[in-house]
Amino acid sequence: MAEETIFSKIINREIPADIVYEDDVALAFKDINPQAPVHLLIIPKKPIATVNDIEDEDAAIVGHLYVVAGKLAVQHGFAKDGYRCVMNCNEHGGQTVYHIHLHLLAGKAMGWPPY
Ligand code: IU
Repeated sequence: MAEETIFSKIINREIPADIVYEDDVALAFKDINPQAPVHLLIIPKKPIATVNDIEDEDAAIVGHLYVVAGKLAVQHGFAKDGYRCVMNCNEHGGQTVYHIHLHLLAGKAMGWPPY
């Protein structure tokens, strides 16, 4: 198991967050520093530090994050227009919180490449 981060505190309700979805495996909440009109973070309840730390046994957990992303896109009305899902890894990826999280960005057309 990875070290606990601020995201574990959000899962445990030790610090507040604007939670939009929860089930046994995952939690989704609004990013405190949104980079798009809609910016949600979808995290596993299991604290996995980085993409490098995802084990075979975690495959269903990580796949579930995308299932949640698709459901949230429908619920929030941006599934048809489209959106971006991204998971940053380590320094060059721009990762700052070492508990994997799927960024779900929506509400405008995204640029590419992302730099
Ligand atoms: P990153 O991919 O690790 O850089 O993303 C971390 C995100 O977590 C970043 O977009 C922050 O704004 C966001 N965040 C948050 O929503 N709430 C917090 O308490 C903290 C970071 I710390």
